[in-house]
Amino acid sequence: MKRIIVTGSNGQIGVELVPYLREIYGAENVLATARRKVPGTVSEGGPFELLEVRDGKTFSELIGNFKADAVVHLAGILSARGEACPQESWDINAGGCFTALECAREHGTAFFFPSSIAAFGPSTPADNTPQDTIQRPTTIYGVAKVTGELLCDYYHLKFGLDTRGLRFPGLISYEAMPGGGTTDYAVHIYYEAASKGKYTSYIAPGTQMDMMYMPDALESVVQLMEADPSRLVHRNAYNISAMSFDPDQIAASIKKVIPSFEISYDVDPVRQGIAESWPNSLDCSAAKAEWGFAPKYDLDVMTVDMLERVKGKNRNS
Ligand code: AKB
Repeated sequence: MKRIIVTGSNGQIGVELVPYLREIYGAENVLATARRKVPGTVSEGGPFELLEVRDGKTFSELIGNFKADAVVHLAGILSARGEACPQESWDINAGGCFTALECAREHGTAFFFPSSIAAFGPSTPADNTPQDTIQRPTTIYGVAKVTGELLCDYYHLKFGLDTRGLRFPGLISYEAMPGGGTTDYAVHIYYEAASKGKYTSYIAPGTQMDMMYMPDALESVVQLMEADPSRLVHRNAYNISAMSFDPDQIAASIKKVIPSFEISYDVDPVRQGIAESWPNSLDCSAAKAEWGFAPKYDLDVMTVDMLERVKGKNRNS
C-alpha cells in the first residue's frame, strides 16, 4: 500500500487506524473519509473528504483523484444496532461493500474488508472455531459479513482484485467508543471501573467471546495488507483473536488492579442472544501460518493499560 483511502473513518477502528496509517505511510498518503466531518485528528491530521459509501460516483472519483492504490473499507453498522434496523443495516453493510468493491475494481486498487466473529452462527462449532467451517449467522450484520467475505473472494477470482480481510473479534480501545455492538460491554466495563468502581453487564456470566486490544488489530491490518500474496490461501477472511473471556473473567482481571471493583448483571436479551450465537474461541492458525499473525496483548496486560488510559475520561455512549 502506498496511497490509501479509508471509509468509516470516524468509527471505533477508523479513529485509530487513520493516524496509524498516516504515521507509517505519510499523512498526505492516507485519505480519511466519513459521512460527517468531526473535528480531530482524522479530519485535521491529513486529507479528509465527506463520503457516503453507497454513493459510487463520488467514491470512484475520490479513488481516481487521490490516485489510491488501496481501499480500507470500514464503514458499517454494528450487530446490535443492525437488529433494530435490518433493512438499513443490509443496505449500508452489504450494499456499501458491493459499491466499494466495484469502485476498487474500476481502479484496480487493493481492498481490505473487516469481517467479524459475527460471520459465524449457532450451527458453527463454538470452540476453537476452524478457519473453514459452517457460516450460517442469525443476525443481519452477520449475513452481510458473510456476503462481504464471499464478494471479496469473487472479486479476487473473477477480476484478480487483491482483496484481503480479517474476522475481527470484539475490539477493545480507548480513543473512540464502539457504537451498537454486542461486544461493547468489554469497553464500557473499563470506563465504569475507573470512574465508579462497578459495572452492570448486559452480557450474562459464562458467555465467552473472542476479543482483541486495538493496537494488535491495527498492526494486523497492515501486516495482512503488506503480506506476500503468494502465501495467502484464505484471503477473505482470516480468523484472528488475542483472548477469549466472559464477563466474570474480565471483572477478575480488573479486580487485580482495583480490588474493590464489583460486577453485577442486567442481561439484555437481544445482545445476549447475539453473543450466544457467536463462537467462544477462534482457531487463528491460518492467520499465523499465512502472514505471521502474533498479537501482543493478553487480558491482564490489556487491563492494566486500559484502566490507565480511560482514567478521567467519560463514557459517552
Ligand atoms: C459487534 O459486537 O457487533 C462487533 C463485532 C464483533 O463485529 N464488535
